[in-house]
Formats: sequence, C-alpha cells, structure tokens
Amino acid sequence: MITPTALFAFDTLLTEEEREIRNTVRRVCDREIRPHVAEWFETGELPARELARTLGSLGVLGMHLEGYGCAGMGAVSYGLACLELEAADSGLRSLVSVQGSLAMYAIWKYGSEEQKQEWLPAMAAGERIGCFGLTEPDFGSDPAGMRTTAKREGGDWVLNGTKMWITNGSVSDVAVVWARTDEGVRGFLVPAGTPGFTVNDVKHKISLRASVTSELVLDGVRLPDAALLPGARGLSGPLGCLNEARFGIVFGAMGAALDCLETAIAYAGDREVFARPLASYQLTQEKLADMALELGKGLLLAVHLGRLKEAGTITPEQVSAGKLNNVREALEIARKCRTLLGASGITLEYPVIRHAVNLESVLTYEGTSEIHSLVLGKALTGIAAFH
Ligand code: TGC
Ligand code: FAD
Repeated sequence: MITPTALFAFDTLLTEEEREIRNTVRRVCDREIRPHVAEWFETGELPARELARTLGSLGVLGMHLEGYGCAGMGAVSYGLACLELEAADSGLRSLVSVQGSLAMYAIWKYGSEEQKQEWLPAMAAGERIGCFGLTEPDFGSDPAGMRTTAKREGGDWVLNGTKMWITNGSVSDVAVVWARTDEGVRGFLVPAGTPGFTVNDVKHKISLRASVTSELVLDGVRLPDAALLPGARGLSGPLGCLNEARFGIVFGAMGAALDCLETAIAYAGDREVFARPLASYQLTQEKLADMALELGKGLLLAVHLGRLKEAGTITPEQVSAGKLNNVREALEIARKCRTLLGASGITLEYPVIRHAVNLESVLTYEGTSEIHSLVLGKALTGIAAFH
C-alpha cells in the first residue's frame, strides 16, 4: 500500500526545512486541535484567543512576512502550514489566513511604521487578533460597490457603514476596514471598543462552525488620521491582500481533501459489505484512484504556484487558477469520500462531512468559483465579463 501523497513522491518536491515545518504543524494539530475540533464545530464555539496564542507560539501567524516578530518563511512553507491546519478544519486555517494574510499583511504592506510596531509583533505572537472587513451585506463579489464611507472631519476620519461575514470579527482587537473616501477606497485600522463600532456574530451557520463570523457596524466611528493605512489607495489595496489569502487556500483545500481521502481509504479497508472489504470492489477502487489523481494534481499545482510566489513572479490570475481548481476538486473529493462512508459519513465521528460543509464556504469566500472563472476568462480573452 502507498499513501496518496507518496504516489506522487510529493515529499521530494520539498526541502528538509519545509518537511520539518509541515511535520511540526501536523504534530501540534494532532495534539491541540484534532481531539477537540468536532466538538467546537458541533457547539459552534471556538476558543479563539487560546488558539491564537497556541498558533502564535507555533510561529504560523504572518509566517510568510519579514520582520516585526514574523518568521519570514517561504511561500511553500506557509502553504504547507495551511494544508496541515485545514486538514484539521477549514475554520482553523481561516483564523490563520485572516490574521496573517489579510489583517497582518494589510498592515505590513500598507501601514505606517508606527502601525506596524504597534500591531504586528503582538499579532504574530497571537496576543492580539485582527479581522478584515471588505464584504458588505449587498456587495460581496463586487466590492467596488461598497457603501461604507470615511469622511474627513477636521483632522479626523468618520466612518459609517456595515461589513458582513467577517471572520474573527467579535474576537478581534483590530479590524482592517475598507471604506469609500473622496480619494477612492482607503483602509483604516479600527480598534475594538472604539465608540460607534459594534460587532454581532452570525448565528445558525451550517458550514465553518469552528470559526467566528461577524457583522461589523460602524456608526459615526471617529478615528485619528493615524488610523489610515497610508500605503493603500484604490481597490487594488484590499485585492492585493486577497492574493495572499487565496494562495494559502490553494494548499489548505488540499489538506481537507487529504484528510477525507485518508479517512475513506481506512474506512473502506475495515468495512465489510457483501462479505468482503469495501476496498476490494472495483467501483470503490475507481473512486479512490480518481480522488488520488485530483489530490496529486492539486498538490503539484500548489507547489508550482508556491515556487512562482517565492521567485516573485506569481500573478493574480495564477492564484485564481489554483484557488478555483483546488477548492472545487477538494469539495468533489469530500463528497465522494462521504459516499464511501455510507451513513457513518453523515456523523461528526468522522471528519468527512465536516470538511464537505466547510468547503462550501471556502468555495464562496476569497472570491467565489464563478468570480475566479471570470478572472481566468478575462485573462484568456482579454474581455472582462464581470459587469
Ligand atoms: P478591477 O477594475 O478589475 O480592479 C480594480 C483595481 O484592482 C486591481 N486588481 C488587483 N490587484 C491586486 N490583486 C488582484 N487580484 C487584483 N484584481 C484587480 C486592478 O488592477 C485595479 O487596479 P487600479 O490600480 O487600476 O485601480 O475591479 P472590478 O471591480 O472589476 O472587480 C474585479 C473582481 C471581480 C475580480 C474583484 O472585485 C474580486 O476579486 N471580487 C471578489 C471579492 C472577494 O474575493 N472578496 C473576498 C473578501 S475577504 C474573504 O472572503 C475572507 S474569507 C476568510 C478566509 O480567508 O479564510
Ligand atoms: P454574491 O456576490 O451575492 O454572489 C452570489 C452568487 O452570484 C455567487 O454564486 C456568485 O459567484 C454569483 N455572481 C456574482 N457576480 C457574478 C457575475 N458577475 N457573474 C456570474 N455570477 C456572479 N468577507 C470579508 O471581507 N472578510 C472576511 O473575513 C470574510 N469571511 C467570510 C467567512 C465566511 C464563512 C463566509 C461564508 C464569507 C466570508 N466573507 C468575508 C465574505 C465572502 O468573501 C463573500 O461571501 C464572497 O465574496 C461572495 O459574496 P456574496 O456572499 O455577497 O455573494
């Protein structure tokens, strides 16, 4: 027998340091996350503060950023960490993506020196949590339509509007909020507790239950000019952050798929149907072979994109290709594995249905599959079909 990753000699694509990082993250997930994650999912309650500190000591928060207490690791190492976290649960990878690739990255890339010193070391350590408010109730795929405004009043800014579906919202110490100004879209750092800033959690989720999702309400929130991110002007500011988080998902989705496939292979070996192991039937083996192929192709694509990112040549369209393919295939793998587990596949005793419903969110956030198809369509034809 051979594991799905060994089939593709996946480890030969990685350096010793990358394998070591992957193994360390896996060990911490096995010890600190996997024993509890089904319960967090079932109750819809995540010990986010505690987890942030665990993940901070592990060094994965903003691990691909340089300086300010961040580990400065390569893109593939970051991707492998996302893979291991998402093999535990997409909600955990979300916490890390939003903290490191959206909130911290926005401050690291566009922030003033004072903002970086104030927030980044504490966020890398997991002592402070951040969120990223781009989506609004009426503008998800089309953030250019945002209604949240920031107006200058004397030396201050006053923000009004609502952000929706914001990961880490109610557990955050700081929200990176994108708003329309007379100078186009600008980013602001809104500390928790600022008068006029309230946060309400989204309840009754069936997907990504081991993750905090919130609404951010800004009602006359007054901020000093020092809260403005000086380096971001226009929609390219927030969209530049999305490239970072989407890249992590290219690897992360394959982690969820791998966990499903390994579970299904073990189950099919143990489960007897019609007096023989489920694994011994040709229909089962075809399913397993097809899933291993898609998993292997997705992993190869992820490492290829990681090497392009490390070389500094990756394009947003290539990130879209990876996000579109790997999330779509991960979801197919999760659904197919669910069929192999029969009725057992619908319980939280196994991780498969949890991954499957989580991946429905992953398919939608960070750009829906339709938006990424349109990004590729535009790249291939030169015609933008979004509008
Ligand atoms: P468009 O006119 O094409 O572009 C406006 C400006 O932005 C630039 N740009 C990008 N820059 C960097 N990276 C990218 N990927 C970029 N895409 C576009 C573009 O060059 C232009 O710059 P400039 O200087 O000329 O002004 O914009 P559009 O309004 O036509 O929209 C394009 C579209 C639809 C692709 C974009 O709006 C989009 O990506 N929509 C999807 C929105 C989205 O993904 N939201 C995610 C919110 S965050 C989230 O979901 C977190 S989930 C939690 C977790 O990660 O775990
Ligand atoms: P819509 O944009 O209304 O799309 C509805 C449908 O229309 C989709 O199928 C879409 O693909 C399709 N569609 C849209 N435009 C077109 C078009 N031009 N052509 C064809 N079809 C189209 N956002 C943040 O800012 N920060 C976060 O931290 C964050 N976390 C999230 C966590 C979770 C669990 C979820 C579910 C979402 C999160 N989001 C976050 C929001 C996420 O980015 C949006 O849900 C996503 O961008 C889609 O927006 P929407 O839900 O408004 O769908």
